[in-house]
Amino acid sequence: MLMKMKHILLFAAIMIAVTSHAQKNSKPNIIIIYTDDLGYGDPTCYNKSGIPTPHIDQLAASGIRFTSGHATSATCTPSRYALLTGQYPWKNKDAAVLPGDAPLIISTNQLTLPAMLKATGYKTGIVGKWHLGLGGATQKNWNERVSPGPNELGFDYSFIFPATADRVPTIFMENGVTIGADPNDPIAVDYTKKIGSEPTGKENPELLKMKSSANHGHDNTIVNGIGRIGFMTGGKTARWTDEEIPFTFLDKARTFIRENQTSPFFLYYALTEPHVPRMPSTMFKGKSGLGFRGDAILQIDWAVGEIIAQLKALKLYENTLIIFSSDNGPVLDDGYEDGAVTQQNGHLPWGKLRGGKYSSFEAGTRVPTILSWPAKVKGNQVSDALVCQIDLLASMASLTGYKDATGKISDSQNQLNAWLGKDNAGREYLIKNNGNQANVIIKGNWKLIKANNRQAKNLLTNTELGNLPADQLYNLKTDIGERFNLADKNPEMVKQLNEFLLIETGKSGK
Ligand code: NG6
Ligand code: CA
Repeated sequence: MLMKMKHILLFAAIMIAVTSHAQKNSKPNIIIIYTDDLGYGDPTCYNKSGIPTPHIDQLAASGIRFTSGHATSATCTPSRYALLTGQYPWKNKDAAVLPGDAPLIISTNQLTLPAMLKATGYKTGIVGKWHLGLGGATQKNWNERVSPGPNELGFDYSFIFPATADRVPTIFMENGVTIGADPNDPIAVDYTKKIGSEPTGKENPELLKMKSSANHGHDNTIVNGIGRIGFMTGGKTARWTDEEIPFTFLDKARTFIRENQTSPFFLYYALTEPHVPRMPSTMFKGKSGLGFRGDAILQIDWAVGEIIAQLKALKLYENTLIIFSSDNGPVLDDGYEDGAVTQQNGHLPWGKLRGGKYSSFEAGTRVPTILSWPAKVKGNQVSDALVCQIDLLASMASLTGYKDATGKISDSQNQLNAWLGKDNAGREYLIKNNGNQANVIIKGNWKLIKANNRQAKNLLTNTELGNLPADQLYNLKTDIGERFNLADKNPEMVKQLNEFLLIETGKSGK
């Protein structure tokens, strides 16, 4: 009997040793689930009266929910630029919302998150929205392979759409090649003038299944009953159906995970929801009671759940580090009459924050930010550390043992301890931008928005932009909603932050 016990104990000890050895030596898989325009107050784990998001909440429960997680910018292209390059987007004058035919704005000489991870042994893939330009400066031929693009920046595999869901070309590209392209029906795109004879939202509004909002300009070529920004001809067999996009992206993401399950992999899963045009699949249409925007968020949550389920089925969940976040804050009317405004029904996508997408107020850039890595990070944590997506490059470099011999990790800070919940401070300061101007600094509890003469409100989207002709100072600890401008009461802090911002931006040659 005693002998038997001894054997069991010995066996158990060996098993523990083997497992911990395996875990120690195997790098985690890394998945970034990046949503498009999801607000700080959208998921339930951030806002009790938010939209039901059980799977996103489950991620938070299995890891850390950050209350001060930031994108660098209040729009897509600059935030994605910072996420992938670790560089402040205001240093690159092209890092602003791009048209669908823009050239690639990341240089193939720049270090990128996927290139760094690839160098440390990861298989790297992107599935979803790109919006960082494709190809060189000359006119692209969408009917041939377009490069450089994600594959030239460190992604082994790419399945993307080029820009935004509301911009042409409305096509998918796999490793640079348009899916379903037909040589007899070549694709052409123009952002300056109408090309071809296809109906546009402006000329044939009766053909639209969802009306464009007045004056937003989503009234060029109609694809799938929806007016887009920009003109497109050809490629009839290559065009997407909006309702199917989530299934297509999920399928590609799952295939990438399945095919790379034996090596550490990095997947950048860049969902298009809840960006306009919100055209949820039948499964979710009308389900939220908050219009298509709410339905699109249910759709995100479903996709997150599908990924979690797959990881669990493949026994990869424990050792997969998942980061869930958004590229910028929320907006209701961003171009279409989709019920977001008329069926808001009291839901506050920005939660307690002020502003929204496009704004220098917090709702523009403070976004849901969750990290889950069950093997190493205990669940149900809430962290107030100041973290920013720009730091994922240096932090993941530290995690995976990448040695930066090139000195190319510049603005990205190694904040791994904050990301893993070991330190509750995070960054000492963070500079954010609006347009090409680095006009916001957060340092400790303080936030400065620099004086500027731009419009105070985006009248199309009804968003307070945070612009004033005088400097604004807020104490984010006591006034997260940025209601009390303390600039007059605390001129010394305004001066200090201005000087600090000047030094920091001067350092980088701006
Ligand atoms: C804006 C579009 C908006 C959206 C945004 C990009 C107008 C009036 N509005 O210019 O609909 O497409 O660009 O959003 O054109 S982002 O999340 O990709 O930055
Ligand atoms: Ca966005």
